[in-house]
Amino acid sequence: MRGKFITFEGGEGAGKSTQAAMLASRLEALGLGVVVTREPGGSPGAEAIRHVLLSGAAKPLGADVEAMLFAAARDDHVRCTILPALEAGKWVVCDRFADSTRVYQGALGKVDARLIKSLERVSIGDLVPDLTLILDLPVEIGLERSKERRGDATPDRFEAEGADFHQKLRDAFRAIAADEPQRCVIIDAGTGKEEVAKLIWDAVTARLEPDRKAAEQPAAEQSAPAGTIAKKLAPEDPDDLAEELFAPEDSSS
Ligand code: T5A
Repeated sequence: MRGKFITFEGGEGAGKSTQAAMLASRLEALGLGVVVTREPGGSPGAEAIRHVLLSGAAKPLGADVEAMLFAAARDDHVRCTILPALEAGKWVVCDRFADSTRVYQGALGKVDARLIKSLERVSIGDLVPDLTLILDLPVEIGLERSKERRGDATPDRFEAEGADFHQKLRDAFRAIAADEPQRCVIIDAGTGKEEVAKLIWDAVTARLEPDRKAAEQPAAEQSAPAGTIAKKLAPEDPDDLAEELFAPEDSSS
C-alpha cells in the first residue's frame, strides 16, 4: 500500500521543522513507517545544492536560476528519497516542497509562472502531496523565532530579506491555500507548540485517517527499517531535527 505524502509550508520561523518532527513521532506511535525530510535537501545531491542556494552564492545569477536550482534539488530528492519511501508504504513528512518555489521564486522573485510550471512538471511529474499544512502566523513572531534560534549566526539568503518580503510570503501562501482547499489546510501557528501540534493532528486525522491506515497496514510494513529518519528523533527534542538528520558527511571517509 502506497504511503501518504504530507508537506509543511509557511514563512520563516513558522515552526515547520518542529511540527514535522512532532507529527512524525505521533504517526510512528501508531506503528506507521515514517520518513521526515526537508527541502531544499533531503538527498545527498539536493543537500549539496542547498548549500549553494542558502549561502546566497546563486543570488547574483538571478531568480530564474535559483528556481532552476531548487527544481534540480527537488528532482534528486523526489527520485532518491520521496518516491522510494512512498512506494515502500511509508508516510513521508516533508518540510517545504513545490509551494515554496511558487511563493519564493514565483510570487516574490517574479519568475514567470510558465517557467515555474515547467520546472514542476520536470521535477515532480504527477506527484502531489496528499495534504499540505500551511503554518500561518504574524511575520514579526516568525522572524523573532528565527532570530532566537539562529543566535549569533548570520541570517541565510531569505531570512535576510525585509519585513515587507515576509508579509508578501505570508499572503502568497494563504492564496495557495485558498486556491487548493482540497489539498491545503491553514494552521494557526502563532500559539504554543503543543496547541499547534493538536491543530495539525486534527487536520491529519480528518483528512488521512492514519489510525485506520495503520490498522490496515500489513505487519511487515509496520515497523520501519533502520534508516527511517524519524527514528532518530526523540519526541521531546524536535528542534534538533535538522542537525540530526542532515549533518554533513565525514569528508575524510
Ligand atoms: N526556499 C525553499 C525557496 O526559496 N524555494 C524553495 O523551493 C524552497 C524549498 C530554506 C529556505 O529556502 C527557501 C525558503 C527558506 O528561506 P531553511 O533553513 O530550511 O531554509 O529555513 P525554513 O524552512 O524557513 O525553516 P526555519 O528553520 O526558518 O523555520 P521553521 O522550520 O518553520 O521553524 P522551526 O521549527 O525551526 O522553529 C524556529 C524556532 O521557533 C521555535 C523553535 O523551537 C525554534 O527555535 N518554535 C516555537 N516557539 C514558540 N512557539 C511555537 N509554536 C514554536 N514553534 C517553533
